[in-house]
Amino acid sequence: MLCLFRRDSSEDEDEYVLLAHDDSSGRPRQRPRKRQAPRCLRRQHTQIALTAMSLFTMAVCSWLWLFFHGRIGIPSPILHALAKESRLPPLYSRFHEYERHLPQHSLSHSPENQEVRYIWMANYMRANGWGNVMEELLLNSFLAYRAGRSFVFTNFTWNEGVSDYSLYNLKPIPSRIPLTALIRGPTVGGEFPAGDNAPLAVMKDFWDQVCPGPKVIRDDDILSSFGDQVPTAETKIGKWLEVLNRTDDRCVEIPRESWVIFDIWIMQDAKRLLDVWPSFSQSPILTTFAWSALVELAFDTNREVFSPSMVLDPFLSSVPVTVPSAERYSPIPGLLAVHIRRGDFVRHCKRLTGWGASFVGFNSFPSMLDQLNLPPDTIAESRAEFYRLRCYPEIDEIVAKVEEVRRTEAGKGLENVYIMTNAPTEWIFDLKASLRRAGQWSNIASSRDLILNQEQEYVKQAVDMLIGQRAQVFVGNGFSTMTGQVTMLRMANRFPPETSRLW
Ligand SMILES: Nc1nc2c(ncn2[C@@H]2O[C@H](COP(=O)(O)OP(=O)(O)OP(=O)(O)O)[C@@H](O)[C@H]2O)c(=O)[nH]1
Ligand SMILES: *[C@@H]1O[C@H](CO)[C@@H](O)[C@H](O)[C@H]1NC(C)=O
Ligand SMILES: *[C@@H]1O[C@H](CO)[C@@H](O)[C@H](O)[C@H]1NC(C)=O
Repeated sequence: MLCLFRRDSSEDEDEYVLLAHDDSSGRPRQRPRKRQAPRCLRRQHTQIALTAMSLFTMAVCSWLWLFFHGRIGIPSPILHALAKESRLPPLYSRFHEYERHLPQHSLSHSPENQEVRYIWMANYMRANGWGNVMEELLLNSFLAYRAGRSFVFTNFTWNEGVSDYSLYNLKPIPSRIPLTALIRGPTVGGEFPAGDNAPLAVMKDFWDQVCPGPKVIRDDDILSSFGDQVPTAETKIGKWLEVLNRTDDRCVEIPRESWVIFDIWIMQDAKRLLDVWPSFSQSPILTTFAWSALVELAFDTNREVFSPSMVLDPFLSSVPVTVPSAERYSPIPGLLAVHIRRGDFVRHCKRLTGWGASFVGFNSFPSMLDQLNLPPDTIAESRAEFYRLRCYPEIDEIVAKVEEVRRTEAGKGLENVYIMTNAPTEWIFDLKASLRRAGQWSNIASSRDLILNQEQEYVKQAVDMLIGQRAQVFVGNGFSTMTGQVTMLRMANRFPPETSRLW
């Protein structure tokens, strides 16, 4: 349209001539002259056209980016088509209902209820994988616990303010999943151990009812009070406790736009994260942490798939939820779980060299055997290879590490392999074949072999984490927070550090 307009509006001949190189002579060659608009007008038109075009391109590109990264809800025509074919994911409404009916949500005006104080961290992480989200969630809930405030929990949120479904890798996923579909325990409203009078966590909808006009505190102010000092997880908690202790308000909100309390700089740096470990690991947040009944049921029903013939081991589903985490999630003898991160890690792993990245905090316990010690004088090329080997190991390298681990004391008696991965099935097939060629294994299974129901399908990363958490030996990816959470749970439950390895 703009082009037509431009041609039609022109009358004038002009001295502006487009020049191009003549291939044969190398000299500038004149293009045939065109009838064009007066110069000033033409410039304006060109500018408008260019601006419009770039705006349009930007809009289309952003939309496509958002679309392919699953940040936009599914447009309704596609929704209808998917619904017709019954290809929409479940919405976990029974978990939402369960949360609504937690006893602490009955607004009985009992005197104790009136005294409960709350903290709602509206700046919680969205649009991230479960590994990152879970890490922040548990630390936030730990801070609330230390402050003696009821933790306000909400959904595992991929997208909000859009339809119930989003697209991820061109497949529909639920935009939000109630946290109780993933975990149980005090973080999501479960009881604290007997004798601990900490107030029970409540859901966001309840907070909305009881806490209109809360006191707002931003992490930015806590952060600035550190001055030049580099804050750690524990020192940040300390400052927050000071501030909260001076706050009489029943309701405290950390607003959405606030800086994050446990930010990526803390999460990625063991020196800044792990000073919280002595108290965090002993707190009910971890000692009574449990996976949801849905996740545990997937573990139970797939037991013969990943670790055949554990005949005497009781099903998790039959163990009361009051049984402490360490006892509930005891080691599975003979099982080796390996986490092989693919997908977006193709790109992510290449960026690590440039960043000079270290293993994430929960993969850098000093007692672990595989530390990231890049010799300081490493040349650029070997540096890239150093990172690739640990972040994106190929099949022969994986097999070599597995065989090495098997020869260690901790690896005695390993006979089944479980491959936790988001890799394509064909690749897993090749990996399985190579593992079999290199060693005698009774059984090799992967994430793709699990048999899952509709609800389990969208929380299956948690099922994998539970398997990894209980394996006799676990080998993970030091740069993955998902591995980090598995390592964290193993360490909390006192698995020997030499049983948690990294590529
Ligand atoms: N089932 C399963 N899914 C995986 C596995 N590894 C990665 N994924 C999926 O890929 C997602 C990665 O999402 P990200 O947003 O990158 O982050 P994350 O879960 O925090 O973990 P990392 O990226 O590893 O730090 C996970 O949440 C899983 O959904 C795996 O071993 N098993
Ligand atoms: C959580 O998700 C459920 C189901 O999608 C929704 O009804 C509810 O409003 C969400 N809660 C919040 C606080 O966004
Ligand atoms: C602050 O700490 C003191 C001493 O530990 C305690 O007695 C007091 O109740 C606390 N105040 C609040 C508001 O938490």
